This record gives sequence, C-alpha cells and structure tokens, in this order.
Amino acid sequence: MSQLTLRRGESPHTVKELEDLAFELRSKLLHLCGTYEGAVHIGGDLSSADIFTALYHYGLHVDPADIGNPGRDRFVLSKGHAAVCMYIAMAMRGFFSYEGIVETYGQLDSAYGMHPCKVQLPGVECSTGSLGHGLPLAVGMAMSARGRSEPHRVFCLLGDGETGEGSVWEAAMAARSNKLGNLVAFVDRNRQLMTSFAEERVVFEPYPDKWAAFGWNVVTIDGHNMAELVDALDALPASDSNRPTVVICETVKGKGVDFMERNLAWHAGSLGAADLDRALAALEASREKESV
Ligand SMILES: Cc1ncc(C[n+]2csc(CCOP(=O)(O)OP(=O)(O)O)c2C)c(N)n1
Repeated sequence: MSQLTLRRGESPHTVKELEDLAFELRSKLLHLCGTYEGAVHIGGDLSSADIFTALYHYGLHVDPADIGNPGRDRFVLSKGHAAVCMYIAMAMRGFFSYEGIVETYGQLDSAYGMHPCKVQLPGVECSTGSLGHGLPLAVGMAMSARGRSEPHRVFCLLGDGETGEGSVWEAAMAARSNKLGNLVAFVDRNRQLMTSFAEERVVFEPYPDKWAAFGWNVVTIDGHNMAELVDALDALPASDSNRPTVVICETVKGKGVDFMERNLAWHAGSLGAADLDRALAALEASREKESV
C-alpha cells in the first residue's frame, strides 16, 4: 500500500510513538551539532522538533517513495534556517539517509546546505532562507492548487520573529482574499529572535488577534504537546473551505536541553565532545521529568 493513501486520523503512530520520534530527532540534531564544525541553528531546531515530527510522521500527506505525486501535500519551510531539522525529520520518514546528512552537511556542493535548496534535494518543495518569503510562496502554491481544483493542502512553518517581515502580512491578506482554506501556517512562537527576546524589539502581542484580524482561522496550542499537535491537524477545516488556518505553537527555544532553553547564546552554535555529552544527558533528563 502506498503511504500516500494514509489519512490524518489513520496514523500508524500513537502519540507516544510520535513523542519518541521527536526525542530521536532532537538527539540526532545534537549529535550533528557535536560533529559539524560550523554553527547549527540548534535553538530554533529544538523549538520546532515536535512540529516537524507531527507534520512528517502524521499530518503531511506525502510519500517518500513517490515524491512527484501531484496529490501530495506541499510543505514550505519559511524559517529556512531550521533546514537541518527538516532534513533529519525527512530522513526519519524515509526521504533521505541520516548518514548522508551527517557526512556532508554544510559542505561545499552538499545537497544538505544550511538553508534548503529544492534543486539540490528532491522532496524539498521550496528553496528558502531569506525570511519572509515562505508564506508568499505557499500562498502562490495554494492558489495554483485551487486553480487546478486539486484538493491537497499547502503547509508552511514560520518563525515568530520572521513574522515581523511585512511580506508575511501581505501574504496573509492575499490568502484570506483568495479564500485559501487549503493553506495551513504553523508559527514556532518561541518568543526569541536571533539576538534578543521578541517583545524587546517588536510588539507582537496580541499575536493571535493579529492573524484573526487578517481573517484567518486561529488555533493556539502548546507546540511541545504532541496530543495537541495531532488534535490541531485532525481539526483542520476542509481544504475547500474559505479561511486559511494558522496554528500558533507556543514553544521554548532550545527545548529539551536545559542550558540552551531560552538562552540567547544558543540561536546557533556547535557542541564540543564534552558539551555534547552534557546536552544528551540534559535531553534524557528532560524526557524523564516530563514522563513523571
Ligand atoms: C531577510 C532575513 N533577514 C535576516 C536573516 C537572518 N536571520 C536568520 S534566523 C533569524 C532570527 C529569526 O527569528 P525567528 O523567525 O523567531 O526564528 P527562530 O527563533 O525560530 O529560530 C535572523 C534574523 C534572514 N535569514 N533573512
């Protein structure tokens, strides 16, 4: 049976299994951060690891063995600096080999660049990295689907800091004007930017009200609670409905590693061998604490 025939609500995974996959994703990210010599955007990778897991192992209607299927859901990583988290989530779903990522990540001519490139890496839908461009691209893809009467959805993941870009709000207005119920944006609301906490630079609040004022269907959840992520995906309006949906995911930058959590020093960085051990131990401790 093609995996493409799976539907939300018929997931082969339980919530517990999805949580275990998110733990594995974080662990793999930390290992990469410990072996790659350059900086990895580890803070925003860890904050969005549960979202990526919920999407690639549950929400997205995609098949790694049939990446060109016109009926597949599309995913646009608007916060392109989280590319390595997407690569590893996709590898865990069967798109690529994790070893291939570890061996070549960030090297000249590698398909696994710091920001995603759709030409280099089949299965990646959009080349991104310059913040503020992913949602406009996703709007165009959703309009194209509508124009062709195709029922798939277009998903997009943005950083909250990224939504300080004006192009995001032009896209938000266009999405509602064109009645794009087939468009779903996830926002990683970790309340941190690159070098500062979000509200110190930009007044985002009342954040959900801003999306609602642009006519979007707004859902706010704990972005580290797998059951809430699954429920949000299950509750999406039909793709032929009139309003785009934004799922605002309240998250913690650096989630799972105590010395990285809410720490401005860990937007991006690398781990030495000793720090890698410390980070992996912290991740394990965090899992044990949350399972009590
Ligand atoms: C147009 C543009 N300006 C600046 C940057 C550099 N940059 C990379 S990540 C980042 C912070 C983004 O914050 P947020 O969207 O909240 O991402 P997260 O905290 O989830 O990593 C910035 C300014 C960029 N990639 N693109």
